[in-house]
Amino acid sequence: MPPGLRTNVDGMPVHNADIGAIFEEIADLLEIRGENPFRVRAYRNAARSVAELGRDLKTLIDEGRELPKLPGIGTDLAGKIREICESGTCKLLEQLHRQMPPAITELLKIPGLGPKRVKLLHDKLKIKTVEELKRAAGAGRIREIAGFGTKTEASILQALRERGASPERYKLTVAAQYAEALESYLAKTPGVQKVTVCGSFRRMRETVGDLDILVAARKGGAVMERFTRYDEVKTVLAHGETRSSVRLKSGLQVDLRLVPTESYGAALHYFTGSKAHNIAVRRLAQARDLKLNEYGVFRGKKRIAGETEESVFAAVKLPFIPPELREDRGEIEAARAERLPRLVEPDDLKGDLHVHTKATDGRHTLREMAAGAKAAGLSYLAVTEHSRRLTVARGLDPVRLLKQIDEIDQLNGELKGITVLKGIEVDILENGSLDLPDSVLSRLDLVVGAVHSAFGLSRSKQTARLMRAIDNRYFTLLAHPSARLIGEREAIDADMLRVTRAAKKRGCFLELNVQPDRLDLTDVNCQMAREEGVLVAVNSDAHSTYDFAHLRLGIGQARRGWLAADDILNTRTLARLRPLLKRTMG
Ligand code: DGT
Ligand code: CA
Ligand code: CA
Repeated sequence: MPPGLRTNVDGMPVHNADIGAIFEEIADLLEIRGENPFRVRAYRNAARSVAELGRDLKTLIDEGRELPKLPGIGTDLAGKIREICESGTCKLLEQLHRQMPPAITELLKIPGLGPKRVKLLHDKLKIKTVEELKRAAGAGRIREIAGFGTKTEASILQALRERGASPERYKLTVAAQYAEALESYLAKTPGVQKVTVCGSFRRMRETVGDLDILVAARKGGAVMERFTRYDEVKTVLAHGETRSSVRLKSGLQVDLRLVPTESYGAALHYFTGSKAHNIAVRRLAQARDLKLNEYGVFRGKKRIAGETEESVFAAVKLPFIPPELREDRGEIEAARAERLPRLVEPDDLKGDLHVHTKATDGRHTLREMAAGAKAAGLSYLAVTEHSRRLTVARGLDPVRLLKQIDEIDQLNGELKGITVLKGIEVDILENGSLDLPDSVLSRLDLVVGAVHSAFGLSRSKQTARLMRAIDNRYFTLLAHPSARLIGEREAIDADMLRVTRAAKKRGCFLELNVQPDRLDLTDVNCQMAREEGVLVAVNSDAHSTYDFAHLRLGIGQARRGWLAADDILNTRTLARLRPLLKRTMG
């Protein structure tokens, strides 16, 4: 179980992601009704800041504590959070449902259909569901609405056909909220000896398709009963003695498998996957005349291993391979050659090199962020505000940056057990130059460069842009290198191998940004950085003290990228870090 969010599950579980989903739905419905865009945006922003928050809000409320200061959440929305935690729903949403059927928000997910068009479809053709849309489009009735036409109708039909081709996936942080609650619920069931959430969740993939939970118990009946009666279950898809499947109200599917204790290790290995890894390991077994399945490793009819995962690996002459590596990306060969890295652990991190404060778009003051980092077990943090070009974030110009440098000097004189480094998250402009002059950058301990614009440049232009930025003598590390947002924005098109090699040559570093919707570098690019000998900085990009919590799940991505503690820049003590920040070449 990755360390993440804990939820109280004895009452009705309300996870942060559930609150986020309600706000998102309110935003959708308000938008379809054509309400004030500011009000719509307020709900959308709230949805985002709540859904992926690193502190469980229901627990805070149950404990009678104040709600934390959250981006975009004033007293009205705080009241709604309280209402949702206490009742599981929200009056405003119910009121909106009476005026608009809930299924109508599904229409917004179809490419090409925005709120205005959904409203038109509803008003003109009474379309409220995807099914009704399909029928109307098939019958050629959509083209008759002013502003739609035959071309739009055809593209709607096309989008409907493609729908379902790529089913929804859940971000790891969101999946963790449901997984951990369900895991502790099942662990409390009489007769249950062990519970593990397996599948892509245990491998800590950045997104999860469904949850695969494994239980060790003698008898399945009572366990399956309790599983299918879980408060959050919406539909029971299958209900058997050893396997059941449900869909939760959030839409997430959960598969439960039950095995006897003596098979637990083999089943763990099987259900953790990946499928490609399993197939490769099974091939090793076959080469030794062994049979490997979820019940054990067998020679003929005799079970020779299977109670622990270690015993399964040992039967095919492999050392234990950590779940995060099980993707058939060379882990089996490396394990055979005893070349597996000793993967980084959350506690290996000593500092954080990418943090914002209230001076720009953060929520907390410099002092609060320093205290938050210290509470998260870190001994240094770099304050790296946005630069002036990023006006939406009130980016710093040289005057404000120099003022912050003075504040940091003063604060460092007072702080104990934590040091604040001076940095900037400087915009990499379209031509690869940096948004602040060298004379200012030279005053800083480190310069974090980031792309926040011109995402669509051609591969050659984008690559040249990054190379020029890295070439700046004050450049230290490239933040969220692909600039993708999971499920929202594709990665920029750049030759990451060339960029990585340029970083190596110039003594620069690449970031693994652990914001739940970024997780950028990707796992394969972390692996590439390691192979090229470029250190990776695992950074929170914290905009509030709660964001330090993301470091623990984000470490999963580093582990998937084969990174050992030594491959990571900020596992160094401050004394060992400082010389690395000084560029060796001018
Ligand atoms: P997901 O749910 O799409 O994020 O990815 P997984 O890896 O959790 O995949 P899932 O839920 O379909 O199956 C869970 C595990 O079960 C998978 O990682 C490996 C194992 N598994 C599933 N189907 C097969 C199969 O056909 N052959 C083998 N060897 N293993 C399988
Ligand atoms: Ca799965
Ligand atoms: Ca599954």
